[in-house]
Amino acid sequence: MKAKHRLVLFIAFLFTVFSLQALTQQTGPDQERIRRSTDRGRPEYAPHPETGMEAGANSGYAADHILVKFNPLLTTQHVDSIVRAYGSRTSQMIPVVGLYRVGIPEGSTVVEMLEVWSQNYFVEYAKPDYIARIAVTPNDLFFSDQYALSNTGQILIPGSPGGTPNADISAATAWEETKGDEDILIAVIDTGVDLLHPDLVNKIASSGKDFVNGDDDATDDHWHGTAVAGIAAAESNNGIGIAGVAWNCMILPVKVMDENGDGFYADVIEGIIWAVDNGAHVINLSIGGSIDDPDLEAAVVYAYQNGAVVVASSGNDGSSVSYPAAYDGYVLAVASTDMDDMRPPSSNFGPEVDVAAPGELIRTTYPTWDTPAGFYPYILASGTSFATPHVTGMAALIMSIKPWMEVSDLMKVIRYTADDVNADEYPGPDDYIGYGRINLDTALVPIPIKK
Ligand SMILES: [Ca+2]
Ligand SMILES: [Ca+2]
Ligand SMILES: [Ca+2]
Ligand SMILES: [Ca+2]
Repeated sequence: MKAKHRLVLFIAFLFTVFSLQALTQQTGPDQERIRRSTDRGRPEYAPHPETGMEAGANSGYAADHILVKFNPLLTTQHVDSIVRAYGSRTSQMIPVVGLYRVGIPEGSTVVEMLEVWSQNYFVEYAKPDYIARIAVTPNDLFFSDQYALSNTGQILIPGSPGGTPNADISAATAWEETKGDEDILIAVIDTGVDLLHPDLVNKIASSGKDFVNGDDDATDDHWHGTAVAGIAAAESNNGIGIAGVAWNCMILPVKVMDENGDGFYADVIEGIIWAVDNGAHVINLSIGGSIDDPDLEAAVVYAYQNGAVVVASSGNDGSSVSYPAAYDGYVLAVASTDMDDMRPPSSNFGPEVDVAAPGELIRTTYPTWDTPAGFYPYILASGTSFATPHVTGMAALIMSIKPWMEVSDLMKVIRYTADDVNADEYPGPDDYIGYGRINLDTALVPIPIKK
């Protein structure tokens, strides 16, 4: 019998930390965000005074005015005369909170005016008028751990430093645009999925297909596929566990890897073809092998030609991109970044890498059957395997609102809207993170045309 190639699964047991039951429940991020007022025209943006970040994301503030809180004993007339003395104009007070919008005189900056106003005897405080975007904050218990979706610099492991705010895929604002369509099907071709997991049970389209054991029950007897599925499409805003990238899209579990995380190429090939034939719109392959196989390539070409987006992990051995991620024109090859938008050295590299996504210390679902009593069935997992389903979820969201889009165009949208987060060292597309770390907000939220 001809020897079959064994796939090496890049599951990266770099970190696998159980969620302690004692995890503190934090309030959701972005508490300060407010609805952007739409009746005042598009505001001018300025860099954030503390981070220096350009506005347009969630970080800027109005450049033409500041907000000033005066001593409440002052009358409106007093306020107006003080404001005029500074060469400014003021608009009416915002009731209840008693804030005034105070204009920035010609030739002055917000930072200068904040300094001047803060020193005024009659002023309690002066602050920038921050720009808010409509953002969706799901109520899932561990959403506060999900820096990949919304990075506020949160601390994941007590005693470890937090990450860099906004080193995330900007999911919260993108969700206002779409939370995904339940008709969009995500095939997770992996070790199977825990079909009974409380954060997945309502998101699983069917019990799937098991090519390892030859049955119609793709239950996960490892854990890797369950972790991957949760990142892409866990049930979201249900108060428990995590939020998935694609809230409403459904999961099609396909088991091709065994309980040790190994699988045959033939099963992977069959799994891809089965997923396409069973309606998968997006195919997640957080698996890879070092051997180039024309039939594996033919399987991803089949997916591509039948309108399914194939997303695959580049691998975690710090070397060249593994297969099938390396089938360049047909697959989105995904590298990993961390909570500071830095690529870990283990993330494989080469010209085939298309984009990166957060893959280090990702809070996600873990099989219930392997969770000890007194623990939540969630882990922190690391590696390109867990970067990949962020891109998969993104592809499903794009397909939800643009179902007519060609696969090749959808792949371009994902590439071209990425943030070139290593531009200081490697400007433009590079072998390490491709076009950059994906950005759902840029890809999904329409941008008005400036006059
Ligand atoms: Ca089975
Ligand atoms: Ca959830
Ligand atoms: Ca590629
Ligand atoms: Ca770059």
